[in-house]
Amino acid sequence: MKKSVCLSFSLLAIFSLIAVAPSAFAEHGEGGMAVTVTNAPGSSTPGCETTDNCFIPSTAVIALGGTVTWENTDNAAHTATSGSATDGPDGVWDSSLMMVNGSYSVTLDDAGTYPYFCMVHPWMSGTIIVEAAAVHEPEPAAPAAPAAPAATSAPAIDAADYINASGASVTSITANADDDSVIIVIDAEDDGELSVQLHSKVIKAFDDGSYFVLIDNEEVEFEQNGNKLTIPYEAGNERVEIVGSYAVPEFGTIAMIILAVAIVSIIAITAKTRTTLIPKL
Ligand SMILES: [Cu+2]
Repeated sequence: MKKSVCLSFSLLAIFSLIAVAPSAFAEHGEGGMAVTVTNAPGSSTPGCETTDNCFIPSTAVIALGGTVTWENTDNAAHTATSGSATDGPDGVWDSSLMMVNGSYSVTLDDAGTYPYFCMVHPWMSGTIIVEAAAVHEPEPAAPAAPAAPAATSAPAIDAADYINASGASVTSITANADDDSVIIVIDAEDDGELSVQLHSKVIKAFDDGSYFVLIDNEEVEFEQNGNKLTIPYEAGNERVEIVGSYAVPEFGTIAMIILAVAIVSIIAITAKTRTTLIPKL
């Protein structure tokens, strides 16, 4: 039964991940809000254009509203002027002459692809790409994670199905996995003897085959014959706890369903074969 509880939590965890994932993995553009472009050393002499390395990087990407800064790390003056050598400046920006170690920045608020060049050295060209704003459509509502089966608070395994208790008015029989015990609540008007037939499906004895028994939290003497215990009680006693080495945890919802299916199957098979299972009285 522990497995079904684990399964429940695993499913819950998976559903939680699915619910959280869309926001966690929301796409962000690869362009940052700032990028720096440098002038390649020696770019004042033709040659850098053959490998498209006059501006480094020759293509820079920024997010919408981001800023591009050119830093002249070369030993000659350059410009960074939007447009192209063949068509001339297009007027979006013009650094004008940047001396050695000079710099120029421009902030671009419109998405698009901007070619630029150096007016002094027309072979020098580069591209700035301004990404469109990341489209943040409202996330479709994640399917509501199914309510976690109330596994731990489900009614106890119907230990009464496996354990017979007689000799007293029994109110309930429950398995308590936390204490590896079975708790039998009795309504004792008079002294008497509770006869209990334990089932290994619900509770297992200690290694030496023994159990111990508490009545209203006090250990009591009892007789044991295999899995059959005879426990004397006194009027007014309520809670008989039989402690072993292991008790099944309470059934979770899944197990309850499986059990229900099993019971229905048994009923169906019984009806079909007309097997008489009525005990002779
Ligand atoms: Cu130049």
